[in-house]
Amino acid sequence: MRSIDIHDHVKGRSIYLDDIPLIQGTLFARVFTSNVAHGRIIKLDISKARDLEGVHKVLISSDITGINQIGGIIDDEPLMAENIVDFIGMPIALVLADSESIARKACKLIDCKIEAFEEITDPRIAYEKGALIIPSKKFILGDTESTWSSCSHIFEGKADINGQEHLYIETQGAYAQPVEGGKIKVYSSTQGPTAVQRAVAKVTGMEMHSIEVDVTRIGGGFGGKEDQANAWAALCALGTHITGRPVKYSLSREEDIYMTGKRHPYSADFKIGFDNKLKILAYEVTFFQNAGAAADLSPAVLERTLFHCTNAYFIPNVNAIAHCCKTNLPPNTAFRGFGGPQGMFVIECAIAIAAPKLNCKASDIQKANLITTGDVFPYGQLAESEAETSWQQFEDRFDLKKMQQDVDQFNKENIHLKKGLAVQPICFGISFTKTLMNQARSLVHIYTDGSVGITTGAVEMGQGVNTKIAQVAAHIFSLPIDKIRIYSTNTTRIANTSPSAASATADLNGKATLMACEAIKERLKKVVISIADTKEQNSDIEIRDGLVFLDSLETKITWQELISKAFEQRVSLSEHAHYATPDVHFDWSKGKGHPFSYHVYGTSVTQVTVDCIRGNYEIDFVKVVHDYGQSMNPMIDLGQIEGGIVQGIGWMTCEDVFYDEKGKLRSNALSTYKIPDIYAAPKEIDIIPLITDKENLAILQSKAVGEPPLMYGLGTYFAIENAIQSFNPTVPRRMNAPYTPEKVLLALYGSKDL
Ligand code: LUZ
Ligand code: MOS
Repeated sequence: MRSIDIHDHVKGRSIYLDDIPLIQGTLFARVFTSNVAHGRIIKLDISKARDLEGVHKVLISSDITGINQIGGIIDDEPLMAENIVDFIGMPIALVLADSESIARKACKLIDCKIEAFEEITDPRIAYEKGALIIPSKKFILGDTESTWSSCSHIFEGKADINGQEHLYIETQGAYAQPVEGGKIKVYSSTQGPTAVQRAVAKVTGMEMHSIEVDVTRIGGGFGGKEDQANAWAALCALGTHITGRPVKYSLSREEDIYMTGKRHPYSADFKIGFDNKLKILAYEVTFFQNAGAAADLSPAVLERTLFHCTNAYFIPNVNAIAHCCKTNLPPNTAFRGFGGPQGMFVIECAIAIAAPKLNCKASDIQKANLITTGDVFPYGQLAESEAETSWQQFEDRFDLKKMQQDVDQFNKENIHLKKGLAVQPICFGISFTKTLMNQARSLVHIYTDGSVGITTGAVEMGQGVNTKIAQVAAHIFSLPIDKIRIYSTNTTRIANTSPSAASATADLNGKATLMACEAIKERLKKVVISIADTKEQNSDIEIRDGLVFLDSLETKITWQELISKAFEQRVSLSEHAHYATPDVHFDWSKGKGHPFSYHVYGTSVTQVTVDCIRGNYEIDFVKVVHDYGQSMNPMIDLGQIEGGIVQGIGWMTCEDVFYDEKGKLRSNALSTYKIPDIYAAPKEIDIIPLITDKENLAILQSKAVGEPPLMYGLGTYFAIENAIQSFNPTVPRRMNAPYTPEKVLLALYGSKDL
């Protein structure tokens, strides 16, 4: 089934923030920001800006009516700088003007002098200076120290991995409107309506019940709007609270790119030990996370790095430690995978370094160490593994040996073109690692004409969650999909939502919807019994294609008649249901628990061709066996998998976030930050579903699909690395993603500048 949104999308009728009709009197906001990465404000004169015609007000931190704080996990992030600035792009003043262009002009009239302090941009330097946002976190399994002596081979190394700009098509923004009684309604391009509501309440000093947040849909989020939509909504709402006027702020692309945080860059040290049969006996890893200037979601991202540091492998002795390092960059934040991909990249680097020295392919090591059902993850959860089944199907479907032979043959015959191949197994845990976030609610109404309207906490961001929720209701009520409407996500209809994140949105909100629909259906069954020719209280009642069936026999009762009858009998046609994922828990004091409701597995192979004269490359194909459970919507899932793969490839290849040593973003536009286009996408993406019939906690057994496929992209890095090795086996293996064509060229000729 196609997404229920496609017709409106294609016709341009879908409503995003900028499609909301403007109310007369709307003021346009713009922030004046720090141009210094670390320093003290010694002069701030807003008078010229304030006096410009068309400027209504210029607000600074002291104008904040509530508290100047938007930190989500830790209260360490002012909305607007007071004395100290911590990164370039940190808001200092808020201009409210009659138009965007006046607001822009006014910002240029603000006179601000900042005394610069020393800035830190490197997480290892931050660590040396003790600049940590939270105490470091650790996972320990077995005992690595006593294992090294029994290892036949030990390898050590360093891996670096850069950040990634979210580049959602719709930039950040919000539109606040005054509502009678001093209340405020906020339209926000957010993944987390409740997070926005909370931030607005804090900053304005209002109670949450006075703030309504509404989201129809957003034009992509990828994690960038899990927490970082809050600031713009808080600024707009503050403006509305103070002026009584509607306030809108829709960031330009340029503002969005330089002010918002990105995927976290990491640097890591690793040590890996093998027996003489390719089994990994011990793995030690230290992660230095570049968190940026405030906590944001970094502590949670750091945790997921640890959760995924052994990827799809069972390693009996693990010692993993992660440092959350404070630097003077915009706070880095959630991004599809949430630290997991970085954790997985490092173990893959360790395997890639070891393979040639063990005289084998990385895939031999990967295969020898796949986690099996009953094995324990370093964090104490027992695996229900599909790692081996996905690998097995992968070998059945794709002839890996032949692929490798073809590559070797090609490389023998070609001097300046070299091919590389890499296999990439994945394993991703589904659930918020913070247990309390694993809850959701759904409000289902059946109207008297039989049509159904649903609100959940899920935010539609193009991932197709509304379609899946409509499918759930259509499935339970046996109605055609067009009888179901999904409403905007709104904090007055569904309270205390978790953000749409962690790949868990369809599971959580879908399950709540399933429960609400089932509850209504139970009541409808009683109505059927009351009007049908039966005395049997436990007759089997079904609704099929809009007709009521009793003990498998068709009655003449239609859906619409049934609903009318229920209304007549004063039976409730509405339900508000609450779902909380069962059996998830985690104890950080021990570093053990059962944090995930299940895992998603898969295996991919990527082949690239590197042009060894120019350093550029093409991706010949990505072939995947992906663990669907049982997909409730293969078309949507396919879109998520293909999109995830290309986004992962972008991160590993052409996307290079570059801050200079002063903390200024140089890759600040699409001319200097390259995301994959259709030419950079693999020439072929082949996805084979692994259908598994094991019970799981996914919605209708349809496993979460949002984040896991991104990690197939990792294989591209190692495929390129393998091609480089075929060209020039004397260059040391280089573990520093991404592999931009420029870096490939340097690597091909053994440059020391890497
Ligand atoms: N967001 C979050 C996430 O708050 N907690 C998580 O565990 C998570 N995982 C993946 C993506 N977003
Ligand atoms: Mo996310 S990284 O699932 O917001």
